[in-house]
Amino acid sequence: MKKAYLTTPIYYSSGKPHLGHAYTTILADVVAKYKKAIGYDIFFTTGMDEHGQKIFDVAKKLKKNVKEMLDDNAKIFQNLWKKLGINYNFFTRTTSQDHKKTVQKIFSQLYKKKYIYKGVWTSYYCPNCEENYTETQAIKKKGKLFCKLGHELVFKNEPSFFLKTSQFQKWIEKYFHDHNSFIYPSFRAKELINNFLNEGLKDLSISRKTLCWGVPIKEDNNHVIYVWFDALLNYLTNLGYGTKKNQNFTKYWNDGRSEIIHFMSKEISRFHCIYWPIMLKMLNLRLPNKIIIHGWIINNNEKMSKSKGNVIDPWQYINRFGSDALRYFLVKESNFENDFNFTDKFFWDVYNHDLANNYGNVLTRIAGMIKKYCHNVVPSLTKKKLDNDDKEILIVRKEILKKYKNLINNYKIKELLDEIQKSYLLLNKYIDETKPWVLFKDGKLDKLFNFLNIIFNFNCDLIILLSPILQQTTKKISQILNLVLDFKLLNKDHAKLKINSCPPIFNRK
Ligand code: ME8
Repeated sequence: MKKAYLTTPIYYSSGKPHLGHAYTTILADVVAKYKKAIGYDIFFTTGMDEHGQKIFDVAKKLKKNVKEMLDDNAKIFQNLWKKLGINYNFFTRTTSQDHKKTVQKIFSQLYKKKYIYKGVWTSYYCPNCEENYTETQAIKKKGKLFCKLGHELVFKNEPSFFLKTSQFQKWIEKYFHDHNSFIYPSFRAKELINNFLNEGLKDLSISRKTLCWGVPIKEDNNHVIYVWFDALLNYLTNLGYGTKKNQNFTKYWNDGRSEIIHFMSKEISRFHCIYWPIMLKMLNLRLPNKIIIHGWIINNNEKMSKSKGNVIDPWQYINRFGSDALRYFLVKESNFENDFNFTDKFFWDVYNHDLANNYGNVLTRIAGMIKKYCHNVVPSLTKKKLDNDDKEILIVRKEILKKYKNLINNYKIKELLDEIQKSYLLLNKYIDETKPWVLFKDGKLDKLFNFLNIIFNFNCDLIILLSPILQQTTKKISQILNLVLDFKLLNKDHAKLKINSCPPIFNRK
């Protein structure tokens, strides 16, 4: 059986989840569900990044006990994932004892191997993104330095432990060069080379002396581990790496046949594509197969983020349109090349056009006709009497069935949705042009039953193909149609199936 380990970033526990977090988590969940549907054994993780300066500062500002704030926020994220139908196998919390112990163990291991040494950290630092900048990488405005997201940088000069990342510059460049499909889309690799590798990779400071909210370093308890070193290791600790309960690590990481895929947006690609592979190389572990990087959701021309205060609450859309509508919208608009601008109108349009007018409408029309003309029983096909328009529909059905696995295997879910959408437009046209109500009136029952059989079967395939995205709705539809939502049942003839009456599925808004 094929298997895969899929991960989202672990989100900072400094506030509530917003649409950006929902975007990555839904994309990863949808890919996980599609892969499962075509036969993969999946391990899927998400969770919380609970250490670092920012978390500590927010708790202080809110006058909250840090641990209590983290517990509250973890619950808020988990509630959202539950509502959105996100099925993770493991939920990371980096303050858990298991995670912290393994992080300390790995730190000691790399220290012994001399990949970690003590020095002095002089750098421009963004406390918001928890990221180092050199003067050339920083953005200069009115004599001050800012990170690429516009937060002011602070100058740091303190003792620190360093990871010898500079030693691996040539190796990582060669890795990018030799593994074209490691970073998706591949142009992001060029960006990373231009922005971070060309000017020379520096050793990475991986401890903080002035902070208490982190994993303590055993080798010197005046220091805690830098949040990114700690956070990246979640991808191993989720699987029990470094403990006795490491079966999942053996199965989903160590076994070269397992596909390892990380999802995220572009601002954290530097950590995942440069530092993370180097850390794995130091640990003599295999690298992920793919790092999938999408663009940002933009709101009013700026990246939507907590620090900008322009975030959109996913609940606003879930409450008005339902979880499935939000899942659908974010997958349909997913963009790996560019950022995408979110507007309320855009959401309404997609909902009304795709979900209400196409998917919902075609289904209620078909079910209504089967009720009216066939007493709710799907008629059989009379092969001899097929006309060209019927044959054309069968060809389109075959084509999508030929394509879908390839699209899923290449993470082209948006393209799969485009194919589905095209099919629905065609089915609507097929109904309008065939005019089944006239066929019935004229007594042309052979033609009418062929048409109903063909359109019902095709629609069942489309419902099955949509089920990893429109989970709750397709479940409801499956009960109405007595249809099993299983990809093995694609291309089936459902003749003689007894269906129930179908109420409107997506109400126009
Ligand atoms: O960076 N558009 O956590 P974070 C699209 N803890 N996606 C967005 C987005 C936007 N406007 N805003 C956030 C961290 N995201 C670290 C990660 S991983 C070992 C540690 C999504 O809470 C996107 O996936 O800032 C982005 O990479 C992630 O949230 C950053 O979440």
